[in-house]
Amino acid sequence: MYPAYMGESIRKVEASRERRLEETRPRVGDQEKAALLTEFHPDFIKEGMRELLVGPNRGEPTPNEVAALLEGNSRVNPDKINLGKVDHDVDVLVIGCGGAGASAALLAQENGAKTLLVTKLRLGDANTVGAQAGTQAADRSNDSPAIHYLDTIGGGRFDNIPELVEALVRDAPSVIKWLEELGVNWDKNPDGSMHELSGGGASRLRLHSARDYTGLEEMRVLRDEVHNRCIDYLEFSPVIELVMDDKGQVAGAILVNLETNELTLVRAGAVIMATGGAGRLHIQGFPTTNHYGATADGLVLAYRVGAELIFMDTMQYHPTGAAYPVQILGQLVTEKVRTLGAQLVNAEGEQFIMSLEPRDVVASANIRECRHMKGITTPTGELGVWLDSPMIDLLRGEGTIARELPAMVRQFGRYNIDITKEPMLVYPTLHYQNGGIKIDPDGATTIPGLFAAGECMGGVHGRNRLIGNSTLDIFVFGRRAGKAAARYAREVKLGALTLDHVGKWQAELKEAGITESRPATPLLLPNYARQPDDYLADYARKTLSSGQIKVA
Ligand code: MEZ
Repeated sequence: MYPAYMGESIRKVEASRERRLEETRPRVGDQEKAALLTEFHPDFIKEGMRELLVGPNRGEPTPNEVAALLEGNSRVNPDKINLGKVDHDVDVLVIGCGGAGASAALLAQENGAKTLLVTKLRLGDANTVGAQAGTQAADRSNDSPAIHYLDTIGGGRFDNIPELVEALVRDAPSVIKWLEELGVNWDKNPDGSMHELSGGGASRLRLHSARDYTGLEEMRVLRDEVHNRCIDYLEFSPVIELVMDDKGQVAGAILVNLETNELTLVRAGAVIMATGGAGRLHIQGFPTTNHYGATADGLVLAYRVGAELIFMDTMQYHPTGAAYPVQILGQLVTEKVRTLGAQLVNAEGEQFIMSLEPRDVVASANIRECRHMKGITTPTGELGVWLDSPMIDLLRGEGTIARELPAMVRQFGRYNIDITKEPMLVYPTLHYQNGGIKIDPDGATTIPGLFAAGECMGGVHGRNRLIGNSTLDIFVFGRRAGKAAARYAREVKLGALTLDHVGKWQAELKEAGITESRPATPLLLPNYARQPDDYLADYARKTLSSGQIKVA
């Protein structure tokens, strides 16, 4: 239920509905887009970034919160690790078990590799399960991978790595079939054809969905398949350091058992990093859609062995995170709500942006409205604009919201907000890490023996990912990395295991003049108990108090 003081604005939204049914907002032109992004998108807030002081990307701008972790210290003391006692000897080690990790493990095993899957939390605890709207694949007669390619590059501000986009769009139709064969229940039309919708920045209907819990359905099936094929896995066992060999190849990892604190040494012919994103770093103080494990662990581990990163200066702020009620602050309000016809309107009931522009544009427009005093302030001081969901039933017929958005209806219904009749209050929320570990189309990083897939890698989405392209890339590059890693592991000759890179890293920190104590990384879990000496909490506090975020 909304507080009474919001009633006047809600009535303005209702009163403008009939007019807005006929109204189409023009697309934002190139110049207007550039101005909007520069002025309002968080990526362009200079104080939010700093140059990295060490490592292969030294000198490149990176969000403060990520930079602090990338320049962290190891959690292990190499002198205290017995590299002679190997606990697991495998061909392929997969780190992380969301959509990318599970796909990689399945394909590695299918290609003959003895495979071990390790994960910080439980199988499937990943951003994959939070993805709602769908997965893009050009499989209709008026569409093609080439059109999907152009949409993706346009959305990414023309910075995407072309070979990665080509791999993404070419593999997409077969990924949809693969998932269906494994058991995903895609939404279908009465004639059995795929029920496909469009999304921001997409010029065709190509989103394949399972209502508004698509990622959950995809992960359900993959998790079952990992069990069915008896792939070995360890839960609550995050990797805290990669292990190299004396030839400079990645050759395994050290894990910690979160329950017992015991360390485990895995030797592996190849390692696939699939640890997901960084939303739980709450960059620039934003709330997030991400699961609790999204703390940039894969970036940190890969960077410390010298893997190059790409586009670390760009994050995705999903335009519609819940702004009210506070209990669900920052949680995803799926883009499918806009796909189905909901419009974004300000406190005066004015539609201020075409709702299906790419996400960076829509997020910037939402921030602009709030900064220009055209948003609504909540009782806890959050700001938001209206996402007018009742438009959907007016445009597509009564019952559409209940049928297409059951998870959304339930999420808001718990707080007595009926989204079939009342709008939702939304504000951008930290959703996705556009950049990450640099890979080639087979998932190989710049370090031999190390592969990466899923949100921890970067390049395919350029500087702004389109809807449904991450629930695609996790499968495309998970599968590719799994296959390539199995092939690599068959041929590689590992040398003696070593942790020399940790010592070299510490020397580099010292040489760069970083003498203050560094956080032990990877972070593993976000720290919500703000402690006075907490490095990250300090950053968050500083950013919040600088007033960059809540500009009323
Ligand atoms: O691709 C995504 O991020 C996605 C499907 C999110 C959503 O709005 O549902």
